[in-house]
Amino acid sequence: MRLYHSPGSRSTRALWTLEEIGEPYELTVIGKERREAEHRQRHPLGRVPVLELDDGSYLFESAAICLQLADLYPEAQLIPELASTERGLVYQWTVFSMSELEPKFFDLRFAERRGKDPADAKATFEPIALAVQDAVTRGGWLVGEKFTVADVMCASILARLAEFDLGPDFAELNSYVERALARPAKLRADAVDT
Ligand SMILES: N[C@@H](CCC(=O)N[C@@H](CS)C(=O)NCC(=O)O)C(=O)O
Repeated sequence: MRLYHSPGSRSTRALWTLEEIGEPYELTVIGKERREAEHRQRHPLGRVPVLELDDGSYLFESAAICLQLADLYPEAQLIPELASTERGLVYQWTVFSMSELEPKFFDLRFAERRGKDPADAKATFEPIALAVQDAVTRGGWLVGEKFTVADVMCASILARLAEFDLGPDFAELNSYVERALARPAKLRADAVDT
């Protein structure tokens, strides 16, 4: 198994999932050469992350990679049983992370660069943030008391949340992100995320 990775990018999510699993993997750090023909054979848009599986096949899209890794290594318990209600919730929050959370949080993070009014970006982000907060308030993690790949996705996206003063109404959300980022597997991922 090999992860094509760029430091501090969305491929950190895959790195974190690999560290949660604890099986050996190879890392290929890739920079601007992402755009070149060789890497485009792995990812048609020349992006990271790309996971090369042991059968030589390639997988792209961070959420797909994290879900597939969780399925390949069930002993890591990053995803509940197939067809269970909890499994459905992992799909729900993983898709939510990409379709709702990431675009709106990145609009807030990069408001100026994207020519958006920070106050508008904040107002659009808040209901999405509250939805995550409401879910984690019940059991500590998005799908109850067990940490799953959905938490890897959402907490990775929200890693810079503390830089934004959302006020006391979001204290639980901040503490969820802090708790996730303090996991030993995340700290190991950070140590190799260079
Ligand atoms: N939706 C994709 C987005 C992948 C993506 O945009 N990756 C960025 C790094 S964060 C990239 O490789 N950018 C390089 C480029 O577009 O040249 C995913 O989550 O994997």
